[in-house]
Amino acid sequence: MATLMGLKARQVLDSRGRPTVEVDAIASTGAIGRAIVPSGASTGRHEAIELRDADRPRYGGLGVMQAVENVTRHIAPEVIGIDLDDQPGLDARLIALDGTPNKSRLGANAVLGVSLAVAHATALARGEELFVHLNRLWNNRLAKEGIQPDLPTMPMPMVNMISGGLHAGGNLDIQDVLLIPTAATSYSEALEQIVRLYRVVGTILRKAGHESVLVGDEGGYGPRLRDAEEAFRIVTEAIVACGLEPGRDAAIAPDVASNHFFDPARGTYRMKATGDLDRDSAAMVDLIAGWAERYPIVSIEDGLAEDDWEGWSALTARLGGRMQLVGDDLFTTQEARIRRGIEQKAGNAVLIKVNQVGTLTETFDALVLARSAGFRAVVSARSGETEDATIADLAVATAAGQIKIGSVARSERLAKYNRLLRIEEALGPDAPFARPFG
Ligand code: 2PG
Ligand code: MG
Repeated sequence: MATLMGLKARQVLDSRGRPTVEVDAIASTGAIGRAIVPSGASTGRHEAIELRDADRPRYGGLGVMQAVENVTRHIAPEVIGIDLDDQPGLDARLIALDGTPNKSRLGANAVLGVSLAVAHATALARGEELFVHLNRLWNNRLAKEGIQPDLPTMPMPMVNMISGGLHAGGNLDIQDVLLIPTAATSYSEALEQIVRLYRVVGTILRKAGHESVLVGDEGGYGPRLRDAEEAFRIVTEAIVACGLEPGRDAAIAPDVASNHFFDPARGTYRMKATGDLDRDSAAMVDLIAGWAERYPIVSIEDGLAEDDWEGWSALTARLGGRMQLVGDDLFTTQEARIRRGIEQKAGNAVLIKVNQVGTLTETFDALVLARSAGFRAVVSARSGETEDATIADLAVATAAGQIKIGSVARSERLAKYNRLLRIEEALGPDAPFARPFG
């Protein structure tokens, strides 16, 4: 079998013009697999550490040359020669080499770049599409747990329409108002509907006097709105204007990202829309339950802050039976935190971001655990992205069911939507499509 012959790493730029790590993995067959690491803005405290060159002046201290050097100096000598088919063995080595619980020594950006680039090189060396190779790795993993194998399955997209929070200059307290085309019967149909809805949201905003409808980091519109409910109303209006029935054909899925307006000193949630009123966890749950009653909402992400476990349990007791409650900053794709969520009945779905944990194998760990507890999974991009489209293949390969990439604008987003179109074509006219809300 092919082995790993070499690793190259370099600093490239992401969609915000910030440096990030790119890794080339060279197989003994000559195939070169490449991966570029994404980067978040609204990061959770429990995420794996992204190494940045704070002590160097270039790129304002945001450079990743240390992480790049870690790939070539520290990781390469330890992993060159490994059997490319042994991704779990490679990842175990990377984890051991780093030796910290949060990848702070080598940097999750260095480690993830290698883990994903090797997966790409292996697929190329085998002459397979990445999703086919990842699906085999995933099914090997499921077999170990005694779980039936998955067919590669197209995910339901959850798409950003209106951006706020840290992604759009603080125009709106909540971070994203996303839309799910719940009744679509294929991925390509879902995408077509989404593009239509996105255009209509833009038209509604312009008619409402938001003359310059600029987009945020993920391509969602970034207008100055009064509050979250105004955004929900606009998106609902767009659903109706497209001849769809809100709640049946298309539904809303906000990412509240409440961490960034949670004040740890006071232990309260303070939203600008309400004049920084102090809301405790119970009041926040009431607010969210009110939204869920008034708008066609089927999923809510990070309604409460990353360490508000009690609040999360209360929110789940109140709404978990009728909607998806996704933990992003809460779980940070970490097995231990997901396990705690399962035990405390905090949330019922996991956001999966590869760079929150740092290797492909640990991403599988999070997905397997979610699966075995009946938690849903949403594979997600970061607000800082690149042309790398690995997560499209990952979502299909693991039959995760849902994917969150951002909006249908900006090429770092479209790279993934377009990759999914190609995968759908490769799977043929009967491509399985997940319809978790259908
Ligand atoms: C999120 C992500 C993607 P970021 O909060 O879910 O939208 O944002 O990458 O900034 O953490
Ligand atoms: Mg989030």
